[in-house]
Parts: sequence; structure tokens; C-alpha cells
Amino acid sequence: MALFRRITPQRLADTQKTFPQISLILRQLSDASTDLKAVLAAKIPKEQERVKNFRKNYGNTKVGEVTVDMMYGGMRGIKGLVCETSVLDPDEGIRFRGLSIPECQKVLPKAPGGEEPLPEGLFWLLITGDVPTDAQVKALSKEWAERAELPSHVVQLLNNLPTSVHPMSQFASAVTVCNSESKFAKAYSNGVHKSKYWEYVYEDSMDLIAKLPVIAATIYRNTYKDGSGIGAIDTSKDWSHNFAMMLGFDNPEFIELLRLYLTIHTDHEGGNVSAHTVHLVGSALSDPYLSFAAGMCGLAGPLHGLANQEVLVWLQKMRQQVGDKASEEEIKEFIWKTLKSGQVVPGYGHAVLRKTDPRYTCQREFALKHLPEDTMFQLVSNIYKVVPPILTELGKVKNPWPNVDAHSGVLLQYYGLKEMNYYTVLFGVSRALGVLASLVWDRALGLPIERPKSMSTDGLMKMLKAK
Ligand code: AMX
Repeated sequence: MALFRRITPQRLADTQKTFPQISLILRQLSDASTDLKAVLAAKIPKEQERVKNFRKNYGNTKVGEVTVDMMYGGMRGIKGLVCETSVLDPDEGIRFRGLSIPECQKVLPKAPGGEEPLPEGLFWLLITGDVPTDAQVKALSKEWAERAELPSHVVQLLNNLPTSVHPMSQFASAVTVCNSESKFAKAYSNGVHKSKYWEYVYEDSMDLIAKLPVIAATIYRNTYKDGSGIGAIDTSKDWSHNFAMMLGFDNPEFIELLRLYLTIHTDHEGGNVSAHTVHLVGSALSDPYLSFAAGMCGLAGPLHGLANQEVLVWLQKMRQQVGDKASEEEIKEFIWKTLKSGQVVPGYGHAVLRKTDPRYTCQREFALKHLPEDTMFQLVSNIYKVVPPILTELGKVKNPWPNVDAHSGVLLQYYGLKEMNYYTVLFGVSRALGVLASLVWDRALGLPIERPKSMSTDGLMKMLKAK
């Protein structure tokens, strides 16, 4: 294995091309390797070949059609993107490289004594398609811990921002200026060959993922505490453990929650606002820092990631108006009041899902195990009974069931992370794992700049000879 580690990703890829017969041996080696870049380097040429052949044989085959309603309706249902890392089934929910959330909870490595999966394991699964071993996940934890240090100008920027700036704006700003460190941008300006793009995107992605908890914790400590107390990263601990400690939370149960939280928010296939934005901006060969920052500006919208903040604001309003021991009738009345005033019920509905989000269900199971008597959890449970029939009665809502954001805030509140404006930052830290794994594959597969065709209403009417 020591010998294998000295093989560079490029040398490995070249060898595989020249001697395809030793490909299997290399794959077995790479599967056992704890060097993620080498594992990827062994997989990429094969996948490039598979996609090339597929396109050669099926390139002109139709996969769907586009209606006028789809064009005006947020492109819902148009199959126009390829995303390798996860697929969202409307009834069953998300599958990460084919594995459901309960399956991931079962097979992904855990921290010693822990029960929840480590997000490092999910990242390995998303980017390679393989369930990692304990040793591979441990190596990834260590590598991220070693890459975590922030450039001083990023710390300076964060320390100088007024605390009135929303944490998501702070987050996107810090990630944007972190692109001074981009190895991809540097390699591009030095004229690197496009077959090597993925390697630099990989390096930037690993650096960025490693730094995100430090950026996020700095924002939290600056905005809500006295700005001190981030502490040093422990390279023997996992990503979530270090993140929790930097935030200032050492309760082992909270750390377990964070591991679950950072695992389930990673990826939701390619078309959601944050994933699609990262993919789109990355297609212009903007570096991973800029691409991810753009995605985070999308995640900060109330119909997307900010919904977890909105849910808490709405729940608190409900508690103020109807009290903690509200009857079902009083809850119903409050919900109708929300709807009649032209607002959405945050945390409910989805553009693709048509059943309860399994990300909601696993958080509910966590709550049933650890905080069954909590007042807020009980309120969330009661709302779960009351909201779906009301949204169904409304007649226009396609999915009356709760999504991930209906539950996450209540768990964070219970463990003392009460600053709801901050919640979307946690979502963003997790989302990095999915969208950056995808970005590496975008460049590995040589996907071009994204540029769909738009039309004017006049042009569309003329084309359809509409009156
Ligand atoms: N409360 C009230 N009305 C809702 C609703 C809700 N939770 N969900 C959908 N509707 C309404 C829509 O606003 C739309 O009304 P309109 O025709 O008057 O404009 C109508 O029902 C049809 O919408 P849809 O096809 O069911 O949903 P969509 O695909 O257009 O939008 C979503 C999906 C998530 C934006 C929407 O359900 C919503 O606004 N939910 C509340 C916000 C939320 O929880 N967002 C988080 C989603 C998960 C995530 O990205 N993190």
C-alpha cells in the first residue's frame, strides 16, 4: 500500500489506459486505498469511456418533451441535467448513489461509540459511488482537519463584518474571498490542459470543505457570542466533532445530531436551486469557491434553505399567539390565518417529493429517541397531523407533506443552538459535500458551459401559431 500511495493520480490513469488488463488489479488496490484522489483517478477514465459510448449510441434519443407550462412553471419535470451523486424519487425520497437514508445510516462508518453516520462517509460514497471502510473515513477526517486553516484575510473580513449582516451573507462573502487560494484558478491561468481540470477542482473542493466549519463557526462566535473560543482543530477527531467544538457545543448527543444533520442535507439531486447554481456557475469554469458561494446565495432564499429559519420564526409566532398547550382547533386556525394572509406554511411542500421527506422522518426518529417530551417537538408533531389535510383542502398544493426544514430547527433549539438566523449556514456546510462532489464529476466528464435556449412570449406564440 505504501508503494501504491506513491502512484500519482495521473500516472494511475495513464497506466490504466495503456494496460487495460491491469485495470481490475488497480481497482482492487484503489478500493482499499485511503487516498481518495487516487481512488477517483482510477474510476474517472472508465466513467469517461462509459459516458462517451453511451452518447455515441444514444446521443440523439429523446428523453422527454417540453410544454409551454413547463417553460413558465420553473422548468418542473424537464429532464435537462445529469447528476451522478443522488437521485430523488417523488415517493421514496432521496437515494445517495442508490442508497436510501436508512440504508446509509446502516452501512456508513460511525464515530467510536456513535450511532449516526459520519458525513465523511457520505462524501466518499457520493464522489466514488462506493461505501467506504472505517479506515478510508478516518483518513478523510484527518485530511480535512489538516486542510482547515483559514487565510488571514478571510478571518479579517469576517471579524470586520457588522453582526447585523445575515449569517448567510457572511458565509457567501467569506467563501467568495477564499478563492484567493484557488488551485484551479491558478492552474487555469497557467494554461493547464483541460483533462486535468478535475484534479484542481478536487483539490479546491477538499480545501473548501475542510475550511467551511471554521468559517461557519467564526460567523457563529462573532455574531452571537463574543467572537472568541473557536479553539484548535483536533486532527484525531471527525469533521462534525471539530465543528461542534468550534461552535462551542461539547454535548456528545449534539455532536451525534450534527453528524446526522450534516449527512442528510448534503445532496438532493441536480435541479434544486443550490445544486443547480453551483453546477451552472462551475460550467463557466468559475473556480469551486465562486461556484459554491453562488449556490449559497440561492440556498439563502426562503423557498429553499432559509425555510428552516422560517419554520422556527413561524413556530414561535404560533406559540406566542396560541400558547404551548394549544388545541388542534387553535393550531388549525393559526395555519388558515397564515394561508389567508398570502404566505406559505414553511417546511411543507416540495417541487419533486410527493410524500413525507425521509430527511424529516429520520430527524423525527432522532427526536423520538432523544427528546420525546420536548414541548417544541410535540408542537411539530401536532402540526404534522394538522397541516397536510389543510394544504390538501387548499386544492393547489401538489405535496402537502413536510420537508427536511420542518424538523431541523427544533432539534437544534433543544441542544441550545437557538439562533435561528444561523440555521441555513449549517445546511450550507452540509450541502457542500454533495454539490462539490458533483462539480468534480462535471469537470471529469468534460461537461461544457451550460446555456439552454430561452424564448420570448411573442416568439413562443408565433412558433405555436397561438392566437
Ligand atoms: N404553503 C402554502 N402554499 C403552498 C405550499 C405551502 N407549504 N407549498 C406550495 N404551495 C402553493 C404554491 O405557493 C403554489 O401557489 P400559487 O399557484 O398560488 O403560486 C401552489 O401551491 C402550487 O405549488 P407546488 O407546485 O405545490 O409547489 P412548487 O413546486 O411551486 O414549490 C416549494 C415548492 C417548496 C417552493 C413550496 O412547496 C413552498 O413554498 N413550501 C414552503 C417553503 C419551504 O418549505 N421550502 C423548503 C423546500 C425544501 C428545501 O429546498 N429546503
